[in-house]
Amino acid sequence: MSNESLANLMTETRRFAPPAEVAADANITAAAYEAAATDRLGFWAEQARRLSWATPPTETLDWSNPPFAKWFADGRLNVSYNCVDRHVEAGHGDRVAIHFEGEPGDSRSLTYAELQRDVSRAAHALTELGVKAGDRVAIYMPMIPETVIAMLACARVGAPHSVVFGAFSADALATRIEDADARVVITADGGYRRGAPSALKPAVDEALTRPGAANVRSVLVVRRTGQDIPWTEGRDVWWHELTERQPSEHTPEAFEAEHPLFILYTSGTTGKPKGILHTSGGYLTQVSFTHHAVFDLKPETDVFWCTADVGWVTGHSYIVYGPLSNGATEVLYEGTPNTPHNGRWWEIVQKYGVTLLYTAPTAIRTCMKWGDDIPAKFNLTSLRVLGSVGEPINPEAWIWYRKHIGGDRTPVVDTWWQTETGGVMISPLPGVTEAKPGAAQVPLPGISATVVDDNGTEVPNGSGGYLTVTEPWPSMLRTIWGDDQRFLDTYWSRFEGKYFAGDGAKKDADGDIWLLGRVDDVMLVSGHNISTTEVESALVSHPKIAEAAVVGATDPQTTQSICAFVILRGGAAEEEGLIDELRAHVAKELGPIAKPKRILPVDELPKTRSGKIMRRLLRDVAENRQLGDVTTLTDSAVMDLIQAKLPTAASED
Ligand code: 6R9
Repeated sequence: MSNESLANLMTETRRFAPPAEVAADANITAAAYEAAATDRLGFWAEQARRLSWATPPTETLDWSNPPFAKWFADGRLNVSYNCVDRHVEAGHGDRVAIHFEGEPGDSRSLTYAELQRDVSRAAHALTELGVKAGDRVAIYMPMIPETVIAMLACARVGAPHSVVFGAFSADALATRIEDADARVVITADGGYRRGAPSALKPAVDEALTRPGAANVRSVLVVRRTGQDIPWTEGRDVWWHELTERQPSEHTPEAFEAEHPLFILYTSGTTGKPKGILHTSGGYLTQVSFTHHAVFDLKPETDVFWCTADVGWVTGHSYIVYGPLSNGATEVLYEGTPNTPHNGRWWEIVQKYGVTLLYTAPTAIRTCMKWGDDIPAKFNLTSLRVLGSVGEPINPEAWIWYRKHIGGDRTPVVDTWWQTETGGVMISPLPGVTEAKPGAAQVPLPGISATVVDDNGTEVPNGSGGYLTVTEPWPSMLRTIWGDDQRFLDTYWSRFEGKYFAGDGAKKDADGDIWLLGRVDDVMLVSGHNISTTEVESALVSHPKIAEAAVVGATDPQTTQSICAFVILRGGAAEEEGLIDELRAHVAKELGPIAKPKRILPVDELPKTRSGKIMRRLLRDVAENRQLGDVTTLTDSAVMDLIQAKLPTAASED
């Protein structure tokens, strides 16, 4: 067995200093780290003053009953007021809040004044439907402005929302409606995906036939596609009919800082989905601060675009609450990146002059696969900061992103966080940090995180282990909805007094943090714990490879052996000798211990609906097992294609 928690095999020596013009005018300087280190709670109390409070808090953190935190507990605020009304009151009513781009090419822009009117009407509409503070509302929508309006209307009346990703099945929706005991569902007839209208309402109807969903009394339906949908009189209500007749002014009520803001379900690896609960004041403080700090947002001039779906936490925190609390102008795009052509995203960047872009490694690697010539056709010079989230970004994908999207000018910020953490936790700052491609590097000011070994002891620089958060933070999850025990067991039992949510990481020679993937995916090879991320990054650093997924397969000699699935870059051919070349390349980059035993070129990899690689299924393939649960897979045909390729895959020593 291994005596190291996780091996550190990769060295990356490229460095990128912050551009002088970003550094000179940065929202946050190195002084913030010092201020937060000297007085962490004072630092967060200061950040809370970014918000408008009906009753400003005098308390910062109540940690008397860990791990159940209360932040700013005696303060009162309205989250929707902070995201909308206060910007209008400050004279910015004419500023665009949302540039909406529909997939078919329709577009409209919504100013803060218009957002205020629409959120106010929607809040009255919810009240007319009997929604009261504390009632849960399920939202099952495409990526359209009404989704954001619906979330803000819920926040305005104090009704926690539970947004369910629009491509989830009726079953998944029913389970989530039942767990949260939602009383109202907000949906649409459908939305546009991949060039065609895709229905949503029928899944709601089906979900509501389940006994667990019996308490739902109203379904509010936005008309987006105009397609024919089934209708239940007395239960179903058109959004436009109900909202149009409401007053356009609404007085927001202030709620306690710990009032629940939303529940968001994460699937977890086993068992029923976990309803992650976030509350109001601490959450909004951290998402507002991190959006300001990590993207260096200048609300008067920047155009921000987060490409995530609003159904994921990234959409909650960096489409809705972070940007809007900061009075930002942002883009909301309904569709897929390749509809009607592979350059659609870059066309949108050009059209709106996007300055700050936030996306996921999976999208970046897909663009690498499609080829450099596609972004090269568009004017991307407006961009000034690029962000990444969702998975470790391989150094080569980071470099590609900076070079082909950022014109070799822009800082790239690799932001590590989770549904559970609510907001960004570990990330470089664009005007401060000398960036290392592929590393999230440093906990943000006010965040305490480190890497520990099996015993919970901090590892020395140059070693790997488990990523833990060692002090409470404002946007931390408060519990798992209805299941405090599961909250304790899942996050707080592995290491005494520390939060742990499953990621492996290492500290490099400078003490900077590199994320190494989920610890469940770590491979044990001849006594070494090897991270999937490092082997994948080594493969992606080969000029012919765009994307790689690596798993450990049971092996009689070495406990596990490394099995890699790779996608070739645009233009690269699967030539004779490529597999041997790749194996030699990994051995050179990481050492012979990390050399994959098998490498299989594939066209697609299995991904969750939020774009994360599902290594579990590849492990089933590598071990010739029946596939496990495939319900969270975006496209189940992918697995058939991979299995069809298998017999030719072996490349034994
Ligand atoms: C925001 C989000 C959380 C998991 C997390 C980790 C992975 C996210 C990452 C990253 C390496 C990054 N992850 N950002 N890994 N570097 N910058 O993605 O939330 O969907 O809950 O996923 O995603 O494994 O634990 P969520």
